[in-house]
Amino acid sequence: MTDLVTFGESMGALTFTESPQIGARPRASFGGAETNVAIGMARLGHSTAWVGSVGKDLFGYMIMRTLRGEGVRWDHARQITTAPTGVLVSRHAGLGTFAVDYHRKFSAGRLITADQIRAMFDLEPKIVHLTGITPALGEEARAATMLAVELAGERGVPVSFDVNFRSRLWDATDAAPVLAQIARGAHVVFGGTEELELLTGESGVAAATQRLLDWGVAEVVWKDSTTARVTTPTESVERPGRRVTVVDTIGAGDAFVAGYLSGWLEGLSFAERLDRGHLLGAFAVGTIGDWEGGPTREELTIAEISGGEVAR
Ligand code: KDG
Repeated sequence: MTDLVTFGESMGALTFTESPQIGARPRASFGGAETNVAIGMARLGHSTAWVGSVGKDLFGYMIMRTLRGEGVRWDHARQITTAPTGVLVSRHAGLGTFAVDYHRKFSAGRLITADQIRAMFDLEPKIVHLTGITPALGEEARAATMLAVELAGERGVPVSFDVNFRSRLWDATDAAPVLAQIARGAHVVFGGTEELELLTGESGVAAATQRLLDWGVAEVVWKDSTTARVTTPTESVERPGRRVTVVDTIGAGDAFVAGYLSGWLEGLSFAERLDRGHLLGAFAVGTIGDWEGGPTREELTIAEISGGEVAR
């Protein structure tokens, strides 16, 4: 069995820490909400796999090599020659603020296929994790997402759904019914206030959460920058986040999800899952890059015990 299988788009990332100009040196890496979660959990010792497509190009090789190096299985991912790996260019303006340009309209990432989705169930996932970014990438990716939810339902595999609404990729009117359909098939839904309101059509977190529970979602995880709350049909638990110096907020939500799901797989209580989510989020915001700051199991243990210093 595989603890977590996820699919989506992974993109090359070029990050400037100064205004781009001739001679400015960006930092090269890659990002993608789903690979961020897969790496975050793999570092904690969970078996994870990512399914998707990248180009046969320099960023594609970087992503493939890194995922393998991080121990994320790649069985049903592919490198294709018909489209390039997407690229995300960002400029950090300090204190966690940034500007982002996507170059992904014709990317390999949106060409994930139904066959890849069917094959990913061969890995016998304990959890299938997906985000609301994938269905926004185009027809093929949307169909693949819906197929994943359907097959997970048929096989009794719990679906973890991080709403991740991206207004640059589609507008709210198009997104709402698609995100709602995914949520109806999910065991756990992660989202902020506006995201939960968008997909349920309700006003306010309480009403949106109740609507999701009515749809059969077992765990609704609402979060903002300072706190997170999980609500089930029988209980509601809230835990505050950690106070840390913010360097780069990108990837924090994914790190939170990785921590929460890791805790779920280990049978932790809701409060402990939220705490682990916050802790991984704190590691993520303290470092530049989407996933690079994620702790190993040893670092996590030290941080959980001491709440403090971690040798790297
Ligand atoms: O959560 C981080 C992601 O937003 C980032 O890696 C890029 O996947 C991305 C997206 O599509 O916005």
